[in-house]
Formats: sequence, structure tokens, C-alpha cells
Amino acid sequence: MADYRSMWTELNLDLEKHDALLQALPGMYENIYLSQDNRPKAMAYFDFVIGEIHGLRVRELMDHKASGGKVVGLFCVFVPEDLILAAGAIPVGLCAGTQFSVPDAEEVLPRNTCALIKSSFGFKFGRTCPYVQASDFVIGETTCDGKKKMYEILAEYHPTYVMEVPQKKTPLGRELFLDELRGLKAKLEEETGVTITAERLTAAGALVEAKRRALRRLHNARKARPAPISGLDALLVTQIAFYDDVVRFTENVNALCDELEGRIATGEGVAPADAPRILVSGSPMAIPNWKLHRILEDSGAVVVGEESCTGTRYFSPALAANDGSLDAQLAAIADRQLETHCACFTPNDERIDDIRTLAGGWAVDGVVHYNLQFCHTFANEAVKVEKALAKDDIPLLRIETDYGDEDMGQLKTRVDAFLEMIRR
Ligand code: BJ8
Repeated sequence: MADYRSMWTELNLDLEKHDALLQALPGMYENIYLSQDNRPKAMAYFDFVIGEIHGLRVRELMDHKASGGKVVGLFCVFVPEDLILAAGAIPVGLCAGTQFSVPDAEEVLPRNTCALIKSSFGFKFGRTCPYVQASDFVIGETTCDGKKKMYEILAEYHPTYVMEVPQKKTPLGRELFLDELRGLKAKLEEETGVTITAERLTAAGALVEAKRRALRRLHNARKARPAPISGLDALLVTQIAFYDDVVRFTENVNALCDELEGRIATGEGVAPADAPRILVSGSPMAIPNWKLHRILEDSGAVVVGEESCTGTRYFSPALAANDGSLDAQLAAIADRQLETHCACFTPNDERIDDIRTLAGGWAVDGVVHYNLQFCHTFANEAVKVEKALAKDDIPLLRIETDYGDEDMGQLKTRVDAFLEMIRR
């Protein structure tokens, strides 16, 4: 990596702690990713992005700021990237997936808070994430209770704007969300000095939709048997989608899909055709949270899909066609975002339908319900998921964990037993 020290100093990072973070990542990445067999060649781009995780992309953001643009951080797929891009700003996902920043967060937040919230907050509090440091402001949202209360505290350390997300998918909920989108548009215009016109929003929407389309293409390639790509690699691609340059990222995902479709045509895969095919469903896995996929794939399974906000809930469904006016585009964005079947909604039966559809379409042998400890919404919803899948005779394993390594052995034992049951 080039020398980015002066940039990190300018960003007011805690350089000593940040060095410790960067020292840990290459070894971990090599162990988990580079050791995989028969990876698609096109993954080289994504390896490069990880190699430059706190370097080149941050430099691009800083260059954008130097030329008068803004950088906006976000924590949830409900916040529409297209609206941010239409204001000439760059959206960056700030959800974090490492234990590294959790101890810093625990100086302030209660320990019995979900690891995703603690890790994200800890990066700001400990000044170890160049993305949050580079952001002009962050946009929170009223999804789960833990997040919305964390944003109140985060606002003491960083400019924070919170948009309301309804709890029910009713016409009234839609009206509320649409109104919130209008409020967000006004906020973005005020911060950037750019008026979001219908033309600007159409152009930004096309970029984001092309990205989602490429990710759906990748998702569809995973239907093949044998699987042409590991779950670890596919997860990594979706995680990178939250912060990479939208055009460059889309090109590289399409190049990856070209290669995968070639593999499918010749029957080439990353695991034997009879490897147990697993769908992971539940809480999001923010970068670099690769814990569960690693255990599953080290144990001989292949993960063929993620019903998650670092999976299908990020790139599905497509934005509906509309007449292109500003009002119609905002309405289409509202409708699309409200198709995100997050467990923060009640009721949320559509998520169960999604899991069943994925299980059938991707020829899944079992579902692993992934729950971050203290994430009460997904934990409670797992009860309904389990009942529904039992009716379909689809085995389900419920995993509740955090970002630490302490339970790796215990999780591996449970995963091995689950896969053994599937193989019988
Ligand atoms: S749309 S899933 S990205 S809120 S932070 S709910 S894990 S206790 S992240 Fe999410 Fe938006 Fe919903 Fe998706 Fe649980 Fe933790 Fe809350 Fe979490």
C-alpha cells in the first residue's frame, strides 16, 4: 500500500490504534480468502480493494471533498444511495463488522448491545475508521431501538441526521416514508448546495440500478450446481458494494459474472456438486465479518445465498419504471425501499416468503439463521422462520453470536452436526 499517513493524520485518526488494525487485516484476509481453492480470477479486483481498504478509496473521497463534493455516511439499506449521488455526494456504508472497535464502544455504550452497533460506533469514538472521519455527516434511521438510541450518542461526536422509517408497511407508513425522503432531499440540497432535479435523480438512479442488476446477476449465478463461487467471495463482493466507486464496482462485478457464467457452462465449481448448499438468513454481515461463512465452508458446505442486508435485501427488488418526474421517482424509491423485509417491521411475513423462495430457487439443503447477539428483532422473527421452514421440511440451524472468536469451536461443532444431518 502507498503511504497514506499524511491523509490519515489529516483525518485525525488515532494513528497508533489504526496501525494495529491495519496490521491484523492482511494475515486474516490471507487465511480466510487467499487460501480458498479455485477462486475466480476476477476476484483479483476485490482483493485489491481490500488491500487498499483504508488507502486508495479514502484518497478518492478526499479528492472529491477537495473539489467541493461531500461524503455522506450511512448505516442502513433504507437510506437511498441514489438520492445522495443525485446531490453530487458520495455515499459510504459505515456498518462495521469487527471486534477491533467493540472495546472502544463499550466505554460508552452498554455491553449488551448488538456487535454491529458497537463496532460502528467504536470506530468513530476510537477514531480508527477513515470513512466516518471523511464523511461530512452521517444519516441514521429509526429501525431497531439499539441503532436509533446510538445515533443520539453518535451525534455528540459527529454531525448526524436521522430519517424516520415506519414500523408497518401500511399506506400511512408509505406516506410517512415518502415525506421523510422529501426531508432527506432538502437536507442533502442544503448540505451540498446542489438542487436534486429529476434529471440528476434519473442519472443517479441508473448508476445504482446497474450496480444492483450486476449483484442480482451474481446472485443468480449461485443457483448453479456445482456453485461457481464460494459464499465467502460472494459475500465480500456485496460488502464492498457499500463503499466502492459505483461505476468501477459495477464493471468488475459484471466481469466476475462473465467468468462465473463461463464456469457454469463447463460445469466448473468451487465445491463438489454434492456439497451441502446453505442459505444464510438474518442480521447483516458488515465487512470484515466473515465468521459464519468461513465456518460453514471450512466444514464442507457451500453458501449459495444471503437473505440479508449484505445480500438480497440490498440488491432486490429493482426500482419500478416510472414517468421520470421527481415526484414519481421519489415514490418509486419509497416503494422499493419498503420492499426491504427487515425484521424491524411488524408484521414481516414477506421475509418468510423470501426465504422460502430462495430455498427453493437456489436448491438449498438447509438454512442457517444468523443472529447477532442482542438483535431482538431477528431473534424473535427466527421463531416464525423456523416454523415456516419446518412445514417445508427445510432444516434450520439457529446461530446467535457476536464478532469475537471465543465461540468458534462451539459454532463449528454445531455446524458440523447440522451438515452431518443434511448429508444423511
Ligand atoms: S434494513 S437489517 S441494515 S436495520 S443494528 S437490526 S443487527 S440489533 S442492521 Fe439493519 Fe437496516 Fe434492517 Fe437491514 Fe439487529 Fe444490530 Fe439492530 Fe441490525
